[in-house]
Amino acid sequence: MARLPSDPRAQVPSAVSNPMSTTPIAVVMGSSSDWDTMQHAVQILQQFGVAFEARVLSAHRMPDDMFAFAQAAQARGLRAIIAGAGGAAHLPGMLACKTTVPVLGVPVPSKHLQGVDSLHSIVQMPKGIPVATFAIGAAGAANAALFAVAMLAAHDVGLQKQLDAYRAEQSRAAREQVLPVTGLTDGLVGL
Ligand code: RP5
Repeated sequence: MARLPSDPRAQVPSAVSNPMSTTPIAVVMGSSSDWDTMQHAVQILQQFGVAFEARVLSAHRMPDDMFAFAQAAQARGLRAIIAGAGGAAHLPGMLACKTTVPVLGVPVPSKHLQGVDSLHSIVQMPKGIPVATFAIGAAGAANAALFAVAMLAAHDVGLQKQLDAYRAEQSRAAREQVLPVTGLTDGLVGL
């Protein structure tokens, strides 16, 4: 569970939790190098006040830890696991093999293939072991967290109200967007 000691990019604490007492959501990632992407999931959970834990859990560098985590997930009360990985990106699928707790996979952008490899790896689970797969990168990480919030909100009126307010705020902001276009004719304005 420790940071990767030789990794100068390591910025992810081995376990980050917000102060709520129960922890329904886990955010795991294959490497601390995934943090730039996965922090967007954590930010959403913090924004909604949803308790979470976050840690590095590498499928190929920590396979035994990965299986132990997955096998304990149900008994620990986790309601969803947000799993980010890049490249071969087998972490979400391998977690899903070992638990029926829903796994929300986030394809992390990779150096050479920009995360298309990660996306294909995560989304192409064979029939029988599902992994809900989100967009490549920050948008996918944020949406995975929003999806997890929505799952919890199905049984939590307060969270549902927060989600409704979040959507309403997006709509308000979109309506107020102004394009920097000049020289429109009267006939195009206001379409
Ligand atoms: C995957 O390998 C990780 O999810 C990460 O996206 C990728 C590269 O990891 P590092 O070599 O940067 O640690 O397991």
